[in-house]
Amino acid sequence: MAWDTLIVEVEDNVALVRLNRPEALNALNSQLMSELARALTELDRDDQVRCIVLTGSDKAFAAGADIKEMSTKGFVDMFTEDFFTADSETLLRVRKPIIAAVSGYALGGGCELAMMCDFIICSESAKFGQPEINLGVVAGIGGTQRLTRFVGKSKSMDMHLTGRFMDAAEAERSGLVSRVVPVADLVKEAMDAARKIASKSQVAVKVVKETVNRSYETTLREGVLYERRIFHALFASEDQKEGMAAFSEKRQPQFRDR
Ligand code: CO8
Repeated sequence: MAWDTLIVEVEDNVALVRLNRPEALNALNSQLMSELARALTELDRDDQVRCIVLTGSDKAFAAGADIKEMSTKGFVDMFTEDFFTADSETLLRVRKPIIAAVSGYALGGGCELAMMCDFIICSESAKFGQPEINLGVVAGIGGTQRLTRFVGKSKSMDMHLTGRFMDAAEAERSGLVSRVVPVADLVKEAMDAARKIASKSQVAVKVVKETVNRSYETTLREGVLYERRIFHALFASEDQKEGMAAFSEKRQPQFRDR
């Protein structure tokens, strides 16, 4: 399928989805969000795809929601359209892992989009920020909630209230990103991580994603109980038998996603 605002390629069971509005630093407009939601839904259904990498350009992952598109809207427009809500929430329903590979600006909705992915790998040029305060508004697709959970209240308040940007070193220090790599290596590093995930049992991969995400939705006690029951349940899978037999036989496991 051809997209106007995305470039999608599939290689070695990994989909690389590139946001592609270079004229606007990949600002997220309704068309891009709708195409992204549809593309991710298709990739989630595609048996050839086992992991997804979401990236932008060297200059910008995404510089936020499209300010020019939003600027003339009123409350009733935003409320009636439920601006961005359905499309952004589609991303959260994808069951395959999504890695955000961030270079340059990840601001406002761009930072929020990266945080909706399962983890973030960034390059040394990355700049994260929630500068909506400078526009007289606030984050709208989860920034106040997710950034606070990921980096803590003090840093999150600082970012949202001052609108300052966080560089790659600070993002790694504060746990927002899992690793920082040189700009030129970003996509390769994210694709290598995605290929590694693609080689695992997809039953276990989906379970890991579901269980880690559960930690944001529930108490520690309930989360640990959920993990334990899911751990028990995996002993009904063929891949558990294969993974443990392969270890004992000192060979690589041949997972069948069963
Ligand atoms: N929206 C629209 N156009 C943009 C955006 C944006 N967010 N960001 C950049 N652009 C455009 C610029 O207007 C410019 O276009 P043109 O050449 O036609 O003037 C082009 O991209 C290049 O940008 P700059 O010339 O500004 O490039 P610089 O390198 O000088 O500056 C910056 C880069 C610092 C990133 C600067 O562009 C900037 O500050 N951008 C805006 C950042 C921002 O405020 N983001 C938050 C937006 S609000 C938001 O994301 C809310 C999310 C919640 C929505 C959900 C609703 C429910």
